[in-house]
Amino acid sequence: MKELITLGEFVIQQQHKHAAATGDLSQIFGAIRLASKLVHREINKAGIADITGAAGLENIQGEQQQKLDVYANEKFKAALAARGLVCGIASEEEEHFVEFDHELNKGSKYVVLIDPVDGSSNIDVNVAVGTIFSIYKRKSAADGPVELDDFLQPGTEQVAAGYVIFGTSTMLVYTTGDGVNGFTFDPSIGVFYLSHPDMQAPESGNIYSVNEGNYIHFHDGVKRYIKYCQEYDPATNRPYTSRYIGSLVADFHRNLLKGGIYFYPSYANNPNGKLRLLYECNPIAWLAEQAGGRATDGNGTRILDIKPTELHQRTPFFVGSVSMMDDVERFMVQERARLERMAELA
Ligand code: AHM
Ligand code: MG
Repeated sequence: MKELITLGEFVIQQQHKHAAATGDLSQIFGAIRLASKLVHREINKAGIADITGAAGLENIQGEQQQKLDVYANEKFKAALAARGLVCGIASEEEEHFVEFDHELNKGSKYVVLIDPVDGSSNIDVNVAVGTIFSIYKRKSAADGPVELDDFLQPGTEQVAAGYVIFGTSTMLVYTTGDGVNGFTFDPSIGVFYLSHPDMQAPESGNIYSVNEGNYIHFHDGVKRYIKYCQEYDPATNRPYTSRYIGSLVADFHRNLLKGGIYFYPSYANNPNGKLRLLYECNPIAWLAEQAGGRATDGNGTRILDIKPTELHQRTPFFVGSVSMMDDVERFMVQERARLERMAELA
């Protein structure tokens, strides 16, 4: 008989494995779970309730904010502020971090970084979007105000990270450094059930996910890798198949289950690509590693080792099955070596 266990119960069980368990994480997860259910409800009535469409505001990156972004941002903030364990959040939708300075939040030990609705250009066309979150212990003294440096920690310092995918069903996938587990939401009773215990990224795969519209602007190493993906070689299962939703959570989730690679390299005038280190890359990178995959900037640097210098920092991002990551990095290294040789000859 398949065991029935809810997200709430699972988080508590996991905490009991650790001697120093305080119950803090289960309360923070309570907030994330609650806000996720509210977003699920809004997304599922998007077509009828006039919540889609731009809200008329631009976010800090100059992109049009969608109404659902605003809604989700407010709900996650409100739910996290109400638990008294979190002293502040940083959100992709806000220019500055937000301090929770109510009596309840005084002395709180954690900060949360969140992308409330990632892939938001997909909302209006009924395509999957996601919420991405990560939780850190603050570095500043618990009795003082939360500081920018509390949010600028490398991904190795995450104490929990995960995403909620609002797809054909809603799922929450998370890690606390002890593997990756996935929970599927049953909307009829409002409960997330453990549906994907101990998720493992296949060691290899045959899916590559990249916005090929940017192809001509990519580094030659990336271009060569894309051509490699397209070449015929039955021994290595090529040509691979190209799948790109334009919603990081959905693209990553599919590749995690089936085996694949996602990359958003630097292009044209964007030397750091598009994705945000703190809100998108760090949590996804940690999940990938915890599931047996890898994540780098494509230039040999592990994403989790990058020391952030600003909240909305971007980084080129390569994530996926280990053997595919090895391949793409080999192409990048070869290309760099070729350029160096050419520079020496010049
Ligand atoms: P967003 O946070 O503004 O939604 O942007 C992030 C999204 C990712 O989910 C997705 O992988 C990427 O942007 C798609 O970008 P593009 O349309 O340039 O391919
Ligand atoms: Mg985003």
